[in-house]
Amino acid sequence: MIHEENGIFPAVCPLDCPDTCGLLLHKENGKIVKVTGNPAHPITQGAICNKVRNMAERVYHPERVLYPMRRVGAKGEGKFERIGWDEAIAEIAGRFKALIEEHGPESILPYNFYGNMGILSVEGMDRRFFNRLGASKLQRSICTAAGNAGWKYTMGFGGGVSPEDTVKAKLIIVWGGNLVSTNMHQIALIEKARKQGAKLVVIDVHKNRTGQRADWFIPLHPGTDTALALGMMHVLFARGLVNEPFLARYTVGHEQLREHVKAYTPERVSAITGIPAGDIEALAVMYGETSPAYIHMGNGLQHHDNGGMNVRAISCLPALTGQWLVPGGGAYKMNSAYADMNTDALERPELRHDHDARTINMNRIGEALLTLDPPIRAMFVYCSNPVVVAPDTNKVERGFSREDLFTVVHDLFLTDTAKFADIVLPATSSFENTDLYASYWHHYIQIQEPVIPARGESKSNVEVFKLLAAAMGFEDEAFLDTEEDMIRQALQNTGNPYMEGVTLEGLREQRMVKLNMAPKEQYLDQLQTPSGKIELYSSAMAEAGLPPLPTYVPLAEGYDGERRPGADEAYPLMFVSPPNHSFLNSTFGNVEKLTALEKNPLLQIHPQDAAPRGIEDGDMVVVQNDRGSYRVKAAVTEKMLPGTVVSQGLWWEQGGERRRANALTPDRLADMGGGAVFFSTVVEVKRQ
Ligand SMILES: Nc1nc2c(c(=O)[nH]1)N[C@H]1C(S)=C(S)[C@@H](COP(=O)(O)OP(=O)(O)OC[C@H]3O[C@@H](n4cnc5c(=O)[nH]c(N)nc54)[C@H](O)[C@@H]3O)O[C@H]1N2
Ligand SMILES: Nc1nc2c(c(=O)[nH]1)N[C@H]1C(S)=C(S)[C@@H](COP(=O)(O)OP(=O)(O)OC[C@H]3O[C@@H](n4cnc5c(=O)[nH]c(N)nc54)[C@H](O)[C@@H]3O)O[C@H]1N2
Ligand code: SF4
Ligand SMILES: [Mo]
Repeated sequence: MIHEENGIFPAVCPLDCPDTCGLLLHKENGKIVKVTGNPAHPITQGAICNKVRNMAERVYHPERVLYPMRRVGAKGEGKFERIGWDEAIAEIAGRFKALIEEHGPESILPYNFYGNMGILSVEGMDRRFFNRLGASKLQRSICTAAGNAGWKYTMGFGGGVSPEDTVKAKLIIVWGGNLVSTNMHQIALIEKARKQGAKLVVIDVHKNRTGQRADWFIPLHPGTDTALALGMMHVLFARGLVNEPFLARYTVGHEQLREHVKAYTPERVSAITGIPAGDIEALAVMYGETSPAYIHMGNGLQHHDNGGMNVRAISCLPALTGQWLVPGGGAYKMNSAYADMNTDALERPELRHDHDARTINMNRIGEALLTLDPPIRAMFVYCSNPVVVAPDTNKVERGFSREDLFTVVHDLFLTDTAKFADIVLPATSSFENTDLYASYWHHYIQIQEPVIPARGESKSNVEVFKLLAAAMGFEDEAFLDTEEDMIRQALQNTGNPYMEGVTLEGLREQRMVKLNMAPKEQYLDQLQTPSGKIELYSSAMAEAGLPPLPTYVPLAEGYDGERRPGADEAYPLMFVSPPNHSFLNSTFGNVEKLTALEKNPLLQIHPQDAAPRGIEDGDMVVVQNDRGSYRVKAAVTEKMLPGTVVSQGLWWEQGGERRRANALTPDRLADMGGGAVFFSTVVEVKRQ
């Protein structure tokens, strides 16, 4: 493929998006001129989003970093000079060796996330390298950590309903997710279900694109979802809408839960959530009486102080009604566990000598850089843009500005983070690499093989970590493995029956191979909770110091309907900053066709909050709290309940102006999993 000048070649979308679409790359004269969907993919079926239709603009972007560079200006200024790879690798290895000698390997920290979801890129050679190095470990908790923990306490296994089954549902509740933007093929399946009579209910803190399509949109105050779930459980028990035989056979703790939810009357829950009591009652009855009923949880509701509990509480609902027994019924939070591979073979933990090396939570990177003792003295950042995406970004910037910190950034672009690097290394795009892709939603594994040669002097993550390993003098065989070796290792001895039958040969032949879903027949009999049942009462949570029954815990920073701010409160509004439609986190924030669609960051504000502040639609406003501030344009709208403002998108610095929502967000950790709490933030808004 790589050597053919013209033709249409299969590919995989590498982005951190549940759909993991099959793509077709159209080449003319050796260049990709068009990106379309691959109709052969059974789930994504040839449809792709507008972002990735514009992927060629990103691959051939004039600002792509094409050779290694060394910083010549101040940190953050963005001034660099070109250097050679030999020099770059020698300098990094030299600095790392000196640091290890003087301060030990834990003075070095990798920082990465899933800018490219390729397993070899972010869970392969990189992990081997940092294991062998003995670097500080990174807890990768910025995305789904809190919710995954909440789900696992209840259900054990990290998988739920299969996308294919959701078309059978008659009621679909999208809870804290904006699927029109973030999971478009689930929307396609929902639309099919609607044609067959299904109703779509969306529960969110603002009427997002998905809410605008709903048969019923239910707005609530941020961080109050647990209260709503408890109110629904109250009604389900009170009205006898629970499935008693299911509760008896498949759950533990239903008797305690039955007593516990008596206190969460619709009236009390209404006061907390802002949802009328009659609506809570009606929603619960609709949920109890409609079958199949499917709940699709998004990420929004778990980016809160109580985010783990929100998912925990909602995931109890299908157990009350026994919906797990009905095809198309049940719930989804993530499906990643179906595709679990042989991570030990990929990451080679045995290469690490010191298994007790410290772990640093990525959500606290600013704090870690500024306060840890012994300090982090070097960072290697790849597949992430922490200066924009991590919470409390002013603190993160102060950390990255430290003169004594040696920072390497491997990326395709000079991101806001890369501007702080001492050495920038050019990364290939995923279309230039071999890699393996799984989805955290559907059940197809896919392979990518290079369609175009590496642009400029760019190198893949696998190549970079091999070069660094050689320069460090690491002689372990693990660093000699090819991409093909690593794919075989990932697919062998997985201990995961769903992976049975997925092979490199099959992938090469078909490009996409479905997991073996036969074991799902025993889903309810093989739950990996301590009791082997759905844990409505969780003793593991009690042991972890968490309420063992679903319990509403108000946000540490924020207001519910019962605790509205008083007159003297400095920051009376809640600030929610979810991703936007045309970017993928901060990726595409420099692609003009897409920034043109998003125009500028907006702050959506309710007329009741805008009027007393003298704010009119289109005014420039300053959003601020003790952590920071930024300027945005106001959009006065009734899409939220009064008291909440919403700003979408993770924007790049432009014309020297930083328009970062994360200047305002806290770096506290959620109740579970060390998760991020982006949306548990209070602010004040002023007209400029
Ligand atoms: N177009 C596009 N697609 C993407 C991304 C992107 O940036 N752009 N990012 C990708 C990534 S990494 C992820 S993790 C997913 C995220 O995608 P989703 O799972 O859809 O989650 P979010 O977009 O973070 O938030 C969804 C909604 O949660 C709402 N929300 C906030 N707080 C609460 C609350 O307390 N309760 C409730 N009920 N709702 C609340 C927000 O208003 C928002 O509408 O999308 C992926 N896909
Ligand atoms: N306020 C607020 N903040 C948020 C969120 C939110 O909803 N609101 N969402 C959070 C969530 S859910 C997530 S997942 C994070 C995501 O945050 P990140 O994981 O940092 O995602 P991106 O901003 O897309 O940055 C990915 C970077 O990886 C680079 N990259 C791509 N492919 C490769 C490759 O092959 N090799 C190398 N070396 N680099 C590559 C890209 O060019 C890009 O600069 O953001 C979080 N931050
Ligand atoms: S970003 Fe998501 S929807 Fe768009 S092409 Fe990639 S996987 Fe598909
Ligand atoms: Mo994410």
